[in-house]
Amino acid sequence: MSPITTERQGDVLVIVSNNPPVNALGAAVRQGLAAGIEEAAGDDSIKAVVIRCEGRTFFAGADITEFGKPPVEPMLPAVVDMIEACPKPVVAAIHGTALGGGLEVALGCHYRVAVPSAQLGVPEVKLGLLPGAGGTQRLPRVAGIEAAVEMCATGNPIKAARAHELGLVDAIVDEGNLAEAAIAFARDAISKGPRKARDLPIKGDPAAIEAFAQANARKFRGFDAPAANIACVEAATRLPFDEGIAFEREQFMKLIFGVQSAAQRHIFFAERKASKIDGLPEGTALRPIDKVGVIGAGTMGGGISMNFLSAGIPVTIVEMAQDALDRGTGVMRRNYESSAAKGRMTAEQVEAAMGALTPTLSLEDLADCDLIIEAVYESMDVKKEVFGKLDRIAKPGAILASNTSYLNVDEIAASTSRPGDVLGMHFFSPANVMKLLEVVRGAKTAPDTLATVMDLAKKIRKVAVVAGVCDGFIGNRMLKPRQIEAMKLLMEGATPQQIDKVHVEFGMPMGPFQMSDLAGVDIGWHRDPNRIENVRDALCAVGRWGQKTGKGFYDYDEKRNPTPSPEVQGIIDDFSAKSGATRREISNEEIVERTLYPMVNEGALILEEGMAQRASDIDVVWIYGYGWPVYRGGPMFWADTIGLKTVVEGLEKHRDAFGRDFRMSSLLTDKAAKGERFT
Ligand code: T1G
Repeated sequence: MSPITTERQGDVLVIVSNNPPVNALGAAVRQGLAAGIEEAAGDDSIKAVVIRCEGRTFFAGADITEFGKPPVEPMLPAVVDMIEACPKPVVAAIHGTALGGGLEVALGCHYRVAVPSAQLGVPEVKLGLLPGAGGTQRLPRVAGIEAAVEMCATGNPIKAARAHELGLVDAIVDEGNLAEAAIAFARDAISKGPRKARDLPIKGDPAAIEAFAQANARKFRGFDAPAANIACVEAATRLPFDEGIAFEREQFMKLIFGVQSAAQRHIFFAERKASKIDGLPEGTALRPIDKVGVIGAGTMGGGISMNFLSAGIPVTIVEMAQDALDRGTGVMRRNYESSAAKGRMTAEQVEAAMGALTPTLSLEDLADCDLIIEAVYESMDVKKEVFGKLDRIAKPGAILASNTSYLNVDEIAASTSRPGDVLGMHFFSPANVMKLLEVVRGAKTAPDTLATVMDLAKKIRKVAVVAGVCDGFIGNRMLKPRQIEAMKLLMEGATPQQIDKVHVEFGMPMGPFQMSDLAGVDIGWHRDPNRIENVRDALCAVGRWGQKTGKGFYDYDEKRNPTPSPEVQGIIDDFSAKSGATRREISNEEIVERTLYPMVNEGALILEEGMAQRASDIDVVWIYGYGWPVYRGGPMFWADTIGLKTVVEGLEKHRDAFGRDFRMSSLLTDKAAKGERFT
């Protein structure tokens, strides 16, 4: 049964796609569209054509599950050309998200109508690609150069109203009346005839391209696709259409066979797979979460609360003292107001969010909450006391979550009579900004408890990953060997700035020492300035706590720009001399092998122990929790691209340096020996 059907509405042929979930332009859809256009072209009684989609959206792009498989004719560029060549006017009826190849199909149509809620975009760049069916050549002719280069290089969609202003959409029609309005529009177009995008002159000033490229150079650092998109739009401004198409095709083929696009497509699917729970009993019902309680109004508690308030879920927030409560809610309001000042939300939305917040000093006020998240001091005793009280206060069926970043969730659950309702919700700071949420599944966490929180994560626009109970769960557990090796390399002759530079050039937003300064060198410090056992103690003892004290591993100016510190280098040299290490020139390659390969090994151990459901989940954690460059696909995908054998050889080479505690993952060595991949 073809996903494409056609229906006659008088002298208009309506071609309808019904290919859930998003009308992806798979082979059957392309074949059906081609057949529909041939039917229209070959039947004189048909004077105009409408192309529309059933379900939630107009075509949302090429079917990315087909990538890497043998091509099946007709390919999308040919279908778009057929639509454009139709001798009768063709109208695209757009709702939902006309994305990528979907927008390119609409651009092949001669006219476009859309409902107000529709969005139009070419997000291919987010997959490490570019619109490969004429989008980079038709958009500058229909929407203008400036909009075209922005849409192609950022991948961000635009709303129907904006598209209408640009001329990308010819008419905005009422929600619920799209099909009829499109048919009426097509009838009116009969006398006008086809208007082919390829015949339109380029709109706008080519100088906008260079200006855009320069303004976004930093954001596009390390990525191949944005530059390719920009080059294609630039080609459109100076080449005849068919030559521009040839250039676009050449650039597309380079990208689609490149590692970056494979990495970014991997993450696209990995992010969606992460929300699925393997082995979840069929029909597990979700618990309704209509009201949330948060304990602690500090940085984390406030940030956590904002996620729910922004999603329209009321929050009761508890603190021990009025001044702490006022300070916390004040920070939340200021955060909202700064978002409003940047145009990210309206003043009404700020008031609505803050209006749904109930501050209190009494834990008893959480009695009617469906989910309670504690974000109190990272001490097991404190958490056990809090959960003991919650056990008495919270209503039956309430989910009790800890925001702990490494403490044992099973031990916390054991301080209640309802361990099935307990799990970890590890938000990453700042909690209202970072997308990653590690959902820590305790030994006794009930399936519906876990399923409810994984579903809720989507509602608060988080990317959730299920983690098992172990020290550091997934992300911080892999961070630990990286930090340990980075500190050792300082003793052996590397400098903080050299190590950080290697990581930044790799694509990380910052290196291990810049990260320590940002998070706080004093996190986990014993606070005794007279007890100096290592470099970190020595830095903390002299107030080098990181950016918050204006100095840490680096010195910071008022704009927080870091400069290497001779005092820090002196401390490092002292400890290096005491450690007996012979300082030597350390290569950048060794820094990668010593700091990144152990992360892959730790990820493999996490998989072996069942602390993550799948390798791609580990990649999702590092992309969304730590800024691992998406064009490298995450630690496990990256290891696959350099070869697990290379990783094992690198680890063996430095085994002595890793020390006695180092444990090589047998999963890693087995896969390496068999030439297998993690992802
Ligand atoms: N191909 C195949 N499957 C897709 C898909 C696609 N393009 N888009 C979504 N899905 C699946 C997804 O895996 C999930 O499956 C389900 O649909 C719901 O998606 C030549 C080469 C459309 C905004 O990049 O941005 O066109 O997990 O969970 O949050 O120039 O999906 O249910 O089994 O994301 O409501 C360009 C990608 C392709 C759009 C909907 N298009 N998709 O978001 O649902 S390349 C894109 C999205 C291209 C041409 C080039 C989003 C969405 P499952 P979802 P959602």
